Amino acid sequence: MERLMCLVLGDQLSVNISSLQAIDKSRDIILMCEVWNEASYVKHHKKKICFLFSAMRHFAQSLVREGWSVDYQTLAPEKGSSFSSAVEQAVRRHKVSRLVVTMPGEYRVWDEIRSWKSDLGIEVEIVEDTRFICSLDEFKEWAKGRKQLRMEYFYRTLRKKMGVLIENGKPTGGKWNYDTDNRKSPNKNLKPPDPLGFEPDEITQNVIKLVDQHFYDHFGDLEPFKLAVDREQALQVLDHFIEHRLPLFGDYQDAMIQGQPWMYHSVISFYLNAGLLNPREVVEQAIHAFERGHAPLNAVEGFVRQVIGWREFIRGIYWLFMPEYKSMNALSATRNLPSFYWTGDTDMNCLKQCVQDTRRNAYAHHIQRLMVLGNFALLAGVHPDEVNEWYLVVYADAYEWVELPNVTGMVLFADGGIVASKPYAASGAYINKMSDYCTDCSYEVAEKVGSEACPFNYLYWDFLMRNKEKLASNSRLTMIYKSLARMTDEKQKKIQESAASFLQELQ
Ligand code: FAD
Ligand code: DLZ
Ligand code: SF4
Repeated sequence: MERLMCLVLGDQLSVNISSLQAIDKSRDIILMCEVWNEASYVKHHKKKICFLFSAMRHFAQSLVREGWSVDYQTLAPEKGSSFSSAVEQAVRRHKVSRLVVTMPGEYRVWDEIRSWKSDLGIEVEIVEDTRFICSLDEFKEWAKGRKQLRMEYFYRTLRKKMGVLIENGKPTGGKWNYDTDNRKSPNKNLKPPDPLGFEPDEITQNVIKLVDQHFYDHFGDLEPFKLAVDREQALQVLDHFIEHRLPLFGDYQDAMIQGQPWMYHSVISFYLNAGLLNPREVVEQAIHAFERGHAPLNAVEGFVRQVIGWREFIRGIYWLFMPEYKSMNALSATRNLPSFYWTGDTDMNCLKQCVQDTRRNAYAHHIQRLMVLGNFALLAGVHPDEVNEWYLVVYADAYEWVELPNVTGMVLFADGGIVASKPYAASGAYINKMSDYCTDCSYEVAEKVGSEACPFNYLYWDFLMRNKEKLASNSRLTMIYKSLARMTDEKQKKIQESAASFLQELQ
């Protein structure tokens, strides 16, 4: 039979990836390529590029060790390159006319790959990405005929299908969701251990030099670089989380402490999304920790919900609504992204801390992304394109399939309620309850209006007033709009004035 080429993308670093199952080790060739366009079409965080290139190089090496023929193209910035040009050259080099690839995570790349049959004259077989628990067809089937797509119901379906935390057909412990136990405020006695880190080996050191040389003007700190770059290390990170942070994951899931960027989160999204870890094994380990009495139900259920609930739901939404999803702007937001998202140069301590964590680590945990950085962009009315680009650039776990629905849907409500039943808008009181940021802030969280007041306070009400026509009919916002109606005209005017003057200065 004719020789095949298998393209393995940078976020498909699993030996069990479906494309590798479709080819023959003794005959076929694997192509992996560091691609200039891919690394520079947005200016990804330096750590993100470093992580991915190092993980790709380690993965290629492990494939060669296992007897595969691998054509690995290292970055050639002077030539420039795209997936298309790299494949075109490789097709000529290896004289192949058929290519197999696992379904890419992003619509943009899928579109490019689909053009190769006509543009490059090769047969292309795109096989399903079986790393996800819910296939795209299954998600479409689940979504069919539903008035609303809610993660909670999707999650229950998946739990039943997998038999995860299910006893005699019922949820373990009697409830599907233990979120009410998972909102503890932080306290100063909490000392969450850092995630496991690794000293860069020779491969990573070379990549660090490469990134330093070619991507020096990208956002973020390249060093210290401690991320796992192969499967063995990623498994150690997972084990370490299960042993040391999972037990308190639930209790402090929404808490934020200055100087504690990881809290009790798993910090495995880099590895899950790149293929170094598989969601099924991650869930199995968490369940095992519950069964051996190491971690309580609220922690394990909360964690499992993130992995098989949110992660799979978000991916399903992406593919169900793309490409239209990318241009949604239901609240007609127009503002430019404030420059402090890049510099951290703001007097609002919560935002400063979250930007600084992001710059250092290419990571911020969910509540920082949602309730601080995202909340501000929502309240200030920043255009979805600007917010999406920022999130895609700055986090090492960011790929459009997961970043876009989180930003356009969960944070900005720009999809008009496909992902979230109401906007996640909050005033300073929420941030003060869930963090210690306000104690070190130049603004006063208890003040509602005026130059000393916490901007989140007046921006929150101003947002509700600005979007009244679009939001007041949302049943989940009835109480809030009733409170607004009870506010005197004078108070409303003061809020609007404070917001206008703050936003004017921001520009
Ligand atoms: P944990 O809190 O320990 O959760 C465990 C795992 O659950 C994560 O590793 C992740 O795989 C999954 N998960 C949890 N929440 C979500 C979610 N909302 N969507 C999808 N998966 C979820 N996650 C990404 O992987 N890539 C992104 O680009 C991304 N962008 C985001 C942007 C915004 C505005 C928001 C609000 C969330 C975003 N998330 C993204 C989701 C979530 O914040 C990260 O997955 C999480 O912070 C990663 O850290 P962790 O591994 O410590 O997660
Ligand atoms: C994110 C990324 C970057 C920065 N660079 C590469 C690369 O050079 N080569 C590659 O194969 N993949 C890269 N990736 C990951 C791709 O963007 C990802 O595979 C697609 O977006 C599909 O999800
Ligand atoms: Fe953020 Fe307001 Fe608290 Fe300052 S006072 S840290 S701006 S929530």
